[in-house]
Formats: sequence, C-alpha cells, structure tokens
Amino acid sequence: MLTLFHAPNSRSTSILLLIEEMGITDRIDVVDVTVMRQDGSGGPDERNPHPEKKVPYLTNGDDHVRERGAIVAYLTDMFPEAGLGRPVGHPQRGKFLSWLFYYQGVMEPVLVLDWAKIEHPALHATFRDLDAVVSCLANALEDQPYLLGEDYSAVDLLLSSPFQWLPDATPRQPSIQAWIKRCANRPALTADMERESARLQK
Ligand SMILES: N[C@@H](CCC(=O)N[C@@H](CS)C(=O)NCC(=O)O)C(=O)O
Repeated sequence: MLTLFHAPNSRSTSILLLIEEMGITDRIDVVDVTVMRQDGSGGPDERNPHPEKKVPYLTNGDDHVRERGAIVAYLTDMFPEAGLGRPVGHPQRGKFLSWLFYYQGVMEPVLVLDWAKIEHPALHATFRDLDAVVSCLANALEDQPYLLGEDYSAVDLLLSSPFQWLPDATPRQPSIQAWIKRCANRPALTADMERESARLQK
C-alpha cells in the first residue's frame, strides 16, 4: 500500500493535489505528521519515516521516495492512465523529466536563494538566477498554455506550486501570470483545499 506522509500547508500539499488530480485518493493512505516549521513552530514527528523528518515522503512497502520531483515521477509512472505524466516511450518523456529535475535542481534553489537575498559567483555559475528561471518559463509558455503544450500535466502542477504559495514572487510576464492562473483554477485545487481544511478540523 502506498502511504504519503504529509503536513498541511507545506510542500507535501502539492503532492496531495497531484493525488487529487490523478483521481487516486483511494489508492494512497495519507498520514498527517508534524514538521519543524520555519517560524519555529511544530517539530519532528516520530511517526514520519523520512530520514530528516521532512514531508512529503512516500512509502510503498519497503521502498520509499523523497523529493517532490521523484514522487511526481513515481506516481505518474505507476498510474499512467491518469494522464498527468509522460511514461517511458512517450515522445515527451525527456521534456517531462527535464522539467521535474529542473524544478528540483535549479528552480527551487534559485527561488530560495533569491528570497534569502544570497548571491555568490559560484551560485550563479551553478544555478544562474531568477531572471534565467523566468526566461526559461516564459520561453516555454510563449505560444502554448502549458509547459508541455496544450494539456495540463504534473510538471505544471509542480512548477507553478511556489507561486501559489508566494504570490509576491510571481513574475510580471503576462504568459507566466496567465499560466499560474490556469493552474490555480483547476477544480482539483479547490477539492484539495477542502480536504485539507477538513483534515485540519479533525
Ligand atoms: N526538497 C524537498 C523539500 C522538502 C521540505 O523541505 N519540506 C519541508 C516542509 S515545506 C519540511 O518537511 N520541513 C521540515 C524540516 O525541515 O524539518 C522536496 O521538494 O520534497
């Protein structure tokens, strides 16, 4: 059985949203855990098997998956019929994986460094900067509504997620703003928020 270790209003919320989008809520057991929050509240939860007590963390029997990009790849590969991934053999498999790894390896570090106002030539040489991330998104969205073309996919969900949380970080480019809005207007997002608030009230 698949189990997702989740903390409300955190990075694992995007995985909850993915599960909702994929229509696989009945295939995954969600366990709410506490995590150490950046404001000092919360704390590590003994029930969370993540080696650093972070979320999200997905287990499948003895196997486990950490990092959202990996969890997205794992679930979309496991449930290809949901249509949100690009399985092995699909002509967009490379683009799909590239966006997932770009998010994890470049985009999120750049967003955090920019938010923390940290600059260094070595960081720039490795990751470039926010302008480069914004151009990368703008180029992809120049003549198509979603990162992979006409259809929404799990990479749209993951790469738009930081802007749902940090609206102030939203780039000014109209194509990016329209894309973020399209991703935010998904019915699954409303359903996901309702589920999340129901869990919080329990
Ligand atoms: N790179 C990881 C980041 C996971 C992460 O940092 N999650 C935060 C919640 S937003 C967490 O669990 N923090 C608790 C801690 O640092 O102890 C991913 O994208 O999955």
